[in-house]
Amino acid sequence: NLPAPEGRFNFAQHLLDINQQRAEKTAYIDDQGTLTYGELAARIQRMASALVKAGIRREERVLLLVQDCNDWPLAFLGALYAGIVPVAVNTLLTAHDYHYMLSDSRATAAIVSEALRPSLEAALAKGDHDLKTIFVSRAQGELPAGSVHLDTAIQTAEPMAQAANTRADDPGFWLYSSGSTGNPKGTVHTQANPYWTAELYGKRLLGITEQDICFSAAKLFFAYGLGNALSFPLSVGATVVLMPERPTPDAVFKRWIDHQPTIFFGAPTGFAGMLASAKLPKKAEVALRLASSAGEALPADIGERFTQHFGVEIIDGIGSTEMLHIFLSNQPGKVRYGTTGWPVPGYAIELRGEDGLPVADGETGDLYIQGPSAALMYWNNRTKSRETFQGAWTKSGDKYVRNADGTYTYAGRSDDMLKVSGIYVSPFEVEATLVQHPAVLEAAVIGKQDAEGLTKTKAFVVLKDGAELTAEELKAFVKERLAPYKYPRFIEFVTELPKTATGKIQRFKLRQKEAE
Ligand code: 3SK
Repeated sequence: NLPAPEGRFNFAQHLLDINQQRAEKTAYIDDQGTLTYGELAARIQRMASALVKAGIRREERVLLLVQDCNDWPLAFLGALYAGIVPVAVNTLLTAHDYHYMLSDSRATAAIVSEALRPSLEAALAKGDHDLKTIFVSRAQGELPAGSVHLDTAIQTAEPMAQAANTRADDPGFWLYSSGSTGNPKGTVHTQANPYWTAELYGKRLLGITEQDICFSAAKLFFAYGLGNALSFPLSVGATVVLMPERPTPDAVFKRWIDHQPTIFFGAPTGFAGMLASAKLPKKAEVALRLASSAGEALPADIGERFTQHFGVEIIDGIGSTEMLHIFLSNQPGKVRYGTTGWPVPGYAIELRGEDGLPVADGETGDLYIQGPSAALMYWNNRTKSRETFQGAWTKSGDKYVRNADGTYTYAGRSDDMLKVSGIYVSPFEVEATLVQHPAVLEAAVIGKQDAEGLTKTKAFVVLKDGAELTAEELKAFVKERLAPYKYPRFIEFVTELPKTATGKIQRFKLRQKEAE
């Protein structure tokens, strides 16, 4: 019974309308200052003009490679306002990844943090892709030809008075989703999809209000972070704290103390690290009223210890890049630790067996979701689009069991993907990098549960005859070639890998061995 945005709808304009009366209120706080709702609105309208002035046309893509800071939301929403499609990408990737994303998306411009400009330039140097303009966020001094200071571009552009005449179902923005094999997939979301996640999960389920100060450990380029630190808070006029660095316990505690957020959005590995830290703040030092967790299943013990310490529930849920945010979740005041709770009202969930039919309670099935925030497709990839977006249903790739009380318990992935600290890692990509080392003959990567019940990557490596190599040398080799978070945390050198008669590596045997 929610009013569905139909026909003409522009998500950026929608947020400006909601917050028109809050011009003086702080929307964003980062390490360099604050941005009021009034300033945010003005910069969104100028950003939109700056993009048009640079020759970017409606529906063209713009790569958004920016660390979390106040420029991120204005760049993202400025593009949406102009009907230009921001492609928000992971800031932790390599030039090789950005080269792929530039040519896959055919982005005609980029908005990049000064610290990430070298990676973008290295991607462009690989050839075959030109950008009309590169807008550089937070740069000092002169920039090379073709690059402009984002701030100057915004200040010198006239505000665009009217948002582009976009429709609810128009492509609004993309996020890249990784798979166990192949390249990341450009996941195309509509202008209306963030509206739905904000209404169904942000407002109704979490109950975020104008009084809240939101702080997300997950960055804005993740679908999880985009809801937590943009769509949800801006849909109610709340305040957001942004942080550019890695969410280490110390970095998070500093923001808890300095800015007193009321809602914290994290992932299980982060909560475990904080609870283990000697610097964990006392309950009286923080203003938290609620915490949300996603990325991987939250072990019950972590939730219980957090609640015991802070008197605050962790609302554990699962979402996906394809559904844009959380569709299955515990609820404030109704938490069953060790489970992912119930379907978020507005979404339907089905667990299906190998025959495609619904499974009974207590049996494991593949998770399918139906809801209004599903992506339109994967760009330029009909096969994978058809596998995932099946009519009204979206296949998540996760396995679940429904319990008698209607809660759902996580039962693993349907493919080989691993989720480490809430981020997908393909074992095949790590193996392919390990075998590039001249001393490595072959390698197999699996997920290994640590003492907290959280998944870490473990590589089994066979060295070439007579070769010598340490685990630390091999980890350093991988870190140089892949996004650093993908390196295997554990390496075991073995003399052979278990294989089928046809030579396929039997990862399940390695998993069994680890579990013993
Ligand atoms: O990892 C999750 O559970 C998640 C949650 C919200 C949005 C996106 C994702 C992948």
